[in-house]
Amino acid sequence: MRRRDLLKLVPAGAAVGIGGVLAGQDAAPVKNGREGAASLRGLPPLKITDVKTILTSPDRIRLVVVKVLTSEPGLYGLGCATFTQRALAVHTAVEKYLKPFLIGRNPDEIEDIWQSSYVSSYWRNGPVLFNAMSGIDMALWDIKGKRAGMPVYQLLGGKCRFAAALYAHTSGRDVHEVEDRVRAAMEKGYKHVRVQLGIPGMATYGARVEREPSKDTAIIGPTNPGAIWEPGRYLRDVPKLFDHLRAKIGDDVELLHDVHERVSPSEGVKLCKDLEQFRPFFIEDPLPPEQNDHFKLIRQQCATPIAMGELFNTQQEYVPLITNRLIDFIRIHISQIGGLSMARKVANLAEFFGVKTAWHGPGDVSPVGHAAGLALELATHNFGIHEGGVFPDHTREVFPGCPETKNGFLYANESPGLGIDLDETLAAKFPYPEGPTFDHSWGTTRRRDGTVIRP
Ligand code: GCO
Ligand code: MG
Repeated sequence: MRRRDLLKLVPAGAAVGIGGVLAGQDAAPVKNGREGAASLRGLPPLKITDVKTILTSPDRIRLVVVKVLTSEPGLYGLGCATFTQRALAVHTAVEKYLKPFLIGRNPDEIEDIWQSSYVSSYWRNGPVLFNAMSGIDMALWDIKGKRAGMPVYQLLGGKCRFAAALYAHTSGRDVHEVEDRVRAAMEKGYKHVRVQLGIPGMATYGARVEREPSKDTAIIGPTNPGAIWEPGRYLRDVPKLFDHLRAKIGDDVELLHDVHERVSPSEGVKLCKDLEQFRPFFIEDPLPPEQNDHFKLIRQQCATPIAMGELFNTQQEYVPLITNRLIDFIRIHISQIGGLSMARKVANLAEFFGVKTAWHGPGDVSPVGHAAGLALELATHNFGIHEGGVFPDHTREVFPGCPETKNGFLYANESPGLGIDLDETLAAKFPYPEGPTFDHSWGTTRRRDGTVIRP
């Protein structure tokens, strides 16, 4: 309906009010429509006045959190920008590039800020730039929720469930140790448990291996390999682990496993086939993202549910896997694709293709990132499972308002916005650990002959 026609329908005294609605503000005279667009009806116009990047490591994991401050005294938002292996690069991307681009902008314009930040570097994508954008993006959702007086899950459509089911992490040196830990997790109320098995003498992902500290001071490289991993025994032992757990514990628990992209495509296919009979909840990253085209081979050969995605960055990587129905759970690290705005689109796309969400949620997603993921999970019909969500003591103190874990579920705390805060004074007491500015455990695991392997 055109504005002139609308005016005919209302009494003369109300006409100014309708003009205000059309222009997006109360009772102010409309000149060219642009003035009104600058503010939300009933809420004062806002500006971004400052952007801060907080680097903190309360429980030894390097976290990156972005704080967006506004022209309303005391109103700010927080976002997770954690790319723990390259934290200082994200810090630079926020401070030197996004901050000057965004100061003065209207924080209500979340989608436009995302889209314009995305092209502001001309060359785009990548974990550094997307994590930096995520810090801003989540913070803007936090601000909008605080302005509306609502938790972010309300802005996303409201609750589809009271809380998000969690999966617990377990590992052990042998099948018996894993069994004990699965039972302990079940006693705490978990119905979903990830199981990882150590292989003697091998640096297997997800399982602690006790090794003699090396006295060798030579630089690790192909001619002097340090941590060794070979796929053979791993591929034989993981089905034995599942067999053992089903035999001893039964069916009343969902079992998950992370291959962590370590095996070759045909080994990945074989492992998924071997595990099918034990009804896993999902098998994660059976292939590296570079081998995305091999997922159709897994699909053709078994019905094992597949989870994939923590390393994905651009839509070219994940859209085909979703739309070709080649995976069951999309496991993106939300800050790695630019934050909540993009994750919401991925979740909605996935719904149409029968794919559920299982966002990446280890300790190198900050509690702010977990709160953002949880907001989306509460409001998304096609939610699958939430990883982790157990915050160690120092982390809880630095981030008051962490989501609460009870009986294997993660609960939002119901405060407006993301519902979580950051105690900056306390955060400063946990500076990044001394030593190398990145984690040397990546890029150093090798085959026996010295060949470096995927993580
Ligand atoms: C998981 C992951 C993590 C990653 C880690 C990398 O599924 O939880 O694979 O443990 O290895 O986040 O920094
Ligand atoms: Mg993983």
